[in-house]
Amino acid sequence: MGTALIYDEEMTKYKLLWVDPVCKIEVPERLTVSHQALIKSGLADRCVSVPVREATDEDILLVHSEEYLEAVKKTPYMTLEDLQVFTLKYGDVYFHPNIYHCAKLAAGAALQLVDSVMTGKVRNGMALVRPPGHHSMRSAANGFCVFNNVAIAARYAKQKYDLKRVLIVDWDIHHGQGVQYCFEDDPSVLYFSWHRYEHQKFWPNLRESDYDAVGKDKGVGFNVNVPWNKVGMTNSDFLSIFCHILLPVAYEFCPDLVLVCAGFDSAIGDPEGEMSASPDVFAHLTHLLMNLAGGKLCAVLEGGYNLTSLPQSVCQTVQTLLGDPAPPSANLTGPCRSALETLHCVRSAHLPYWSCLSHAAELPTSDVSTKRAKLTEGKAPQAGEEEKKSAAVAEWPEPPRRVPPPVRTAAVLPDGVACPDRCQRFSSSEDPGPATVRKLRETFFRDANDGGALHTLVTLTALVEKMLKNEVGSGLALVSNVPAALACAARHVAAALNKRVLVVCVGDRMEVIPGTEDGKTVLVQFSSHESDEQKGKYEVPVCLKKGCSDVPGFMQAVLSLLLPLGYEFDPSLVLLVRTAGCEVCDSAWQQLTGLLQGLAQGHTLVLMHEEEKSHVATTVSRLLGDAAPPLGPLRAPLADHMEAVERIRHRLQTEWKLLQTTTTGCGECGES
Ligand code: X5A
Ligand code: ZN
Repeated sequence: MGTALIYDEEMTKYKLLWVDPVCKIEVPERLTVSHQALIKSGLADRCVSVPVREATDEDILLVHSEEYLEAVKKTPYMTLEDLQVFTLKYGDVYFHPNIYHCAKLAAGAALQLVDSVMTGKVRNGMALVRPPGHHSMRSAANGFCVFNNVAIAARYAKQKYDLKRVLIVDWDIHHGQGVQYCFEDDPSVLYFSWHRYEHQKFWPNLRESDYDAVGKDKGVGFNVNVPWNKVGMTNSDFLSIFCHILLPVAYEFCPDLVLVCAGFDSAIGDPEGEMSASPDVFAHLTHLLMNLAGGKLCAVLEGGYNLTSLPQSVCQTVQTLLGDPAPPSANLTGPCRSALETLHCVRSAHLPYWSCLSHAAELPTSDVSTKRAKLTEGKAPQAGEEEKKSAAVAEWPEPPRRVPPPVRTAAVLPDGVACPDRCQRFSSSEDPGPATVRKLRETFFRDANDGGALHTLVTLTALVEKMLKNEVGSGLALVSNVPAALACAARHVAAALNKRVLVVCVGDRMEVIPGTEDGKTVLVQFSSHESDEQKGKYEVPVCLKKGCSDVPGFMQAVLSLLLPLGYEFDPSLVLLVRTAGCEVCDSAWQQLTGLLQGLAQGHTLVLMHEEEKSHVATTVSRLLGDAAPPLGPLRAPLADHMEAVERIRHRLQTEWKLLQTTTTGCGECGES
């Protein structure tokens, strides 16, 4: 199952024909440089090329009014002067004799993409289109957009494939108000948008772009706005919103299809966004969405006006869709104060509608009115107000090449257990030498004299080394002695290789030796074992009393605790351990395995007890990058579990800043 790429040169064949400083950034080169970068990097060749088509009147009328369509239809025959007059009816947009044709192709490209994904021709894909779509409204062009490509695609997908729920993720830096208006009373389409807002001072300056526009009537709760009130937002700010808002809500919603309004004006260097997120953050955003909807994801280009960061970001997105390992998540700090304020406001506004947010703190009403006041004052920032974050720097390093390892997934399996397709059975050919053998024996098998187990440890050590050299991507080992295998692998990474290792255990609690004293090992242990011990920053027991059978509670812990902590720790290897008595249901285990692939450049080594061999095939499939099956819409997590997760987040948020969700307790205003 491949990745579709939809592009047609025809969509470069319109441009601004008069002087307009607002519109001059929307140039044909946006598309050519993006496409060229995909070709030059070899990514285009790896995609399934799908032709565009023209959207029909019927398609366009799914979203737009007949009057508007008829008006746009006349533009190819207009004189330059008429076009200018027509343009003036709308905001921040321009017309050209060929734009109607291109707009039909842009919407048609989105529909071709939906068809390719929904019929199973490909797993996912991206459409490179002009004009963009998310600002256009039922009867109005706006913000460089003529037809609302993604909104049309959502209605089309629902109708043609009888989908119950569609998620639209709009990571463009502008608010897609056209998409919001289209679906604000519709609970079957969940619209998420983050956007530069600056307390309504940034275009399109709408009151309804704020966090309290949560949807209307039946659609209340299904419109999620994340307004950025400062420029200069970073990878940390973006990932924080994903972990603490979008992903929990999206998993609870459980879409049948994910559409992305993929604008890259949210990347560094963009003249519109003025944000500071590096192009490789889009690899992580994409990856985090790829385990929803069974992997059915359609990304459709929206904005992106820096002709260097745009193609880099497009390549990061497409390479991730193709299943290549994620880039490292280096240099994540916590979200900035302004992002935390936004995070808190959004969570509290949506608390009535999503049980994953039910423990978010209520927003003090006074706080809300302060935010309004800032706009009405409309003057210079008051003394004591935080400095505006510095705008995007002019230069940033080119994202390092993501080289897929020669062996994607390797498995250490006992004789008699078959190795799944596409996975390489791993056995160490090198002789470890008597010194290593003696050391392993002394450390792990002082009392026993089990040659077979010893051999397994030698093999595991070799596998770990190959993973860290990127000769092997991910791995799985079925072993008879899980604690010994874990200790051996963890110690080898942390002590011998001096690299960070994240250990994630699911199931019965076990003593992990060596411990976490070296600061190179973080241990997150999910079990039903009650523990009120205040462990340090590197040891995180997560007690889910009723076991991990509470899937919503387990997912809450994974999304809002494990992932942010893991991203901030930035390990070189993830050791994922499934111990005996593991109660987590198979599909939740698969989601966990899939999501963890975003860390450590996909270097996950799964350790399981020999008796768990029935889970080998599905686990290997996740390690190979196949999407996990959907969990179904999630009900409320058990209150006990929710509280446990919140307690741990609260305890650790001074140490792991990506766990923060409020400005209280972040050191500036005392404990909450
Ligand atoms: C699609 C998109 C931006 C319009 C900005 C107008 N439009 N000032 O990014
Ligand atoms: Zn934009």
